[in-house]
Amino acid sequence: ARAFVVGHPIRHSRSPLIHGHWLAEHGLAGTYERLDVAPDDFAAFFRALPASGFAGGNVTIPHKEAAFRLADSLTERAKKIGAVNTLIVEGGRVRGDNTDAPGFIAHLDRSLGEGWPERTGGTALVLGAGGAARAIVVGLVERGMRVRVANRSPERARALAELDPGHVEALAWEAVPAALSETGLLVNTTSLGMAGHPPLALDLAPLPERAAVADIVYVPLETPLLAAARARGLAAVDGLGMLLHQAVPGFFAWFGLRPEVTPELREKIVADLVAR
Ligand code: SKM
Repeated sequence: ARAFVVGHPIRHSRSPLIHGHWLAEHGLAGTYERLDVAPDDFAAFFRALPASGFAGGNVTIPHKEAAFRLADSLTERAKKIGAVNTLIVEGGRVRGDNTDAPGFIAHLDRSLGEGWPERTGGTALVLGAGGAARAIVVGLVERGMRVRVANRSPERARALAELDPGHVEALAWEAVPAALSETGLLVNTTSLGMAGHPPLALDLAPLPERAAVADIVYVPLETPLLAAARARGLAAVDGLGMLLHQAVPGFFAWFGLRPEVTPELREKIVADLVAR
């Protein structure tokens, strides 16, 4: 089978490395290609998929919302999140799924051990309200967490909270420091702390002992936020795991085999992150 990752730009994507690793590991004769498609060309690209010979592919920035609108059918999770990152071509139709949410949750299960929703006290604070935040909030609510969302522009946080008003609440950006003492899981989905961006300026001292801190930024792997969490003795969850785990359901759908996120795969991607 043939699969792809489509985005614009796409050079930075590590998905070909991840899927290529699994194809080689299992001796499968598939391919996984990197496709750069500009926003103006995406609808035409999408409509050509059923006849293209591709079994499907991943969709990344800036096409996840367009893929959501263009898909012939959607999984429940994709409907809820309003964005698609995984396409499956079947019988001339294209199904859209979102694996960012289960990817993030699978990574938390691996890093913190199952039972983290209870152990961290059941309240998460998500910083940022973009597409990744939407997926993460949906994943956290599925695991029974109460979620607070804070964003620098408050309208987007309020819009995200409307997704599930019984479990999600918007918080003013200025209210974040005071909310830390009631936070069991702090998740950064903003670009703060990413290489070339300012760090997230937040004193983690008020977080409870049992709290964990997660970042979805993976360049650098150890963001200033995660370093501060570790310095305080808190569990720190880096952003690479989400990327690795979101790839699993797609590989399974296209190539028919459920791959493992092994330490060897992780080391390979880490080495590539350091080299580039
Ligand atoms: O959701 C993922 C997507 O499936 C692939 C990707 C990438 O290749 O960088 C990043 C995320 O958007």
